[in-house]
Amino acid sequence: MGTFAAVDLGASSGRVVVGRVLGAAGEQRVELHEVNRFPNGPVALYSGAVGERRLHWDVLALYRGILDGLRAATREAGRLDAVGIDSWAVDYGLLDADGVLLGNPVNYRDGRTAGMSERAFAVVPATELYARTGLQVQPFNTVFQLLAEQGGAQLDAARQLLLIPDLLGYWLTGSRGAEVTNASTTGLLDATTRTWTVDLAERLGIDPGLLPALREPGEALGPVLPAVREEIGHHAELPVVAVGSHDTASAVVGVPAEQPDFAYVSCGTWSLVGLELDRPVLTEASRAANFTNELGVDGTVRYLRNVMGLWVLQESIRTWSQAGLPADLADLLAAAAEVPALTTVVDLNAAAFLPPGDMPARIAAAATRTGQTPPQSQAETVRCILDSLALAYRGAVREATTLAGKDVGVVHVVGGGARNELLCQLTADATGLPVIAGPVEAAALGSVLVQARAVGVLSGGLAELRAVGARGQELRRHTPGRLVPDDAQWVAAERRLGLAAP
Ligand code: ADP
Ligand code: LRH
Repeated sequence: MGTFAAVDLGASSGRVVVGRVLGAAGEQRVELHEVNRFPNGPVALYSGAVGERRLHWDVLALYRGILDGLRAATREAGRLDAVGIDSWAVDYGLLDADGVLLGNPVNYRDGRTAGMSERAFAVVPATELYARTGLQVQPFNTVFQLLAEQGGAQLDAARQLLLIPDLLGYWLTGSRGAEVTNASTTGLLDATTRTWTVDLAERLGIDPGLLPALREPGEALGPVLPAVREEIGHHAELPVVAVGSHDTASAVVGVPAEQPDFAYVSCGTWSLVGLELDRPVLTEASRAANFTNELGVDGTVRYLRNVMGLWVLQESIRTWSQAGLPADLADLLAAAAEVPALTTVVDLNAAAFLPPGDMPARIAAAATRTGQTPPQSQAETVRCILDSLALAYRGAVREATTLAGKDVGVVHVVGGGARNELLCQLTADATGLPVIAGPVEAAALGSVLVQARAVGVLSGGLAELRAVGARGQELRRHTPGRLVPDDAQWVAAERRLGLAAP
């Protein structure tokens, strides 16, 4: 009925996935097939200041990966009905007056934003910023990155800012804009009106002229440029459609929820834990808990907390591999399953875990600081990460439901982490709720669903799209209470970290 290409760029890898919408009306389902996957990650580059390096993304390698993927998709499908792009949030490229990219985008884990939130709050109080934007405070919010760039040659020369998926879409189509779900992570978008906070930008000394016109998911960017079509071997016209271009927004569309009372963990490099709401929660309690109101597809709000996620495990594996230690994920997870639960837990949301580096050493230091015995082996370190993630999910789900006044009956775990059975079971135990694990490629699925609706292959609201999405997927159910049945153990673990049990 329709064939689509979803470009999904995660912080660890990018992929191009072909999505086919199959079946008769009322029985439609989506079949996904990955046609290209390419690595992604921080690249440290000398910055021009002696002794200083900056973390960047290799944006042209990503663009090449996309073209290779679209070529493979075209070869496989013959003809595509549309393309959609999503990526991680907050990061951007700056264009000069000719529309040329001024520099390689900086990676959000770069340390140049230290002290920038405080600088912003001295001009616009944190309470006022939250009341308007509803955005969590993270050092890497676009607004803080821009403050760090002030006075620099590149920002001086810049005439427009394009977030990563918008930049890549611009290179495919020549059309510029800012898709709203990702724009909601900048700190410069009003969470209620879904428009730029031009006045706040001005007060912060940020030129609002940098911010392109907004578009909602489902709107067309335009056709792929003829020269690009030639490069990928696609002979017919090929529209690029704005999807939830923030990867988490697309992943939430891909959650196979049957009822509205669900929580989700979008579980990849980050774990994004929260709820889908109709309107933002802009209360002082919500701000104090650092919950974010990022925008979703169809006027929704993604009310969630960022948990540091499987990044900590990925970096541990990288550290071990560089030291010549065993580093196979499946073996490490099997060994971790043999370690007693909740022996050591750490607060993974501590700032120390944000930059790349030696996570096992940072975990050991965090354990010592909280009066616990540091993990003694690789298996114990992995178990500590998984137990600590589940503990953080428990806190986030409980706080989200309290702060938003919405009860949930199920937790959906989507993304690469849905493959981690131990983590999914621990999540069920920690939250006391059934967990439905899958799909792994939820962001690609969400992108395909929104594209298919935009070109008229599907219709309806999010519930109808989710019903189509769920039909084709392999899902696994975890009942709570199998590994850590006693809730008191979770409460005790929270107390060890000084976290109030919500
Ligand atoms: P991102 O979109 O942020 O790049 P993904 O959604 O691809 O991330 O998730 C990557 C994570 O998924 C990895 O860090 C890894 O922990 C987990 N993962 C991937 N494959 C498996 C697997 N076979 N078993 C367990 N975990 C897995
Ligand atoms: C996940 C993600 C998350 C953001 C972070 C920067 O990939 O988009 O939602 O907070 O990257």
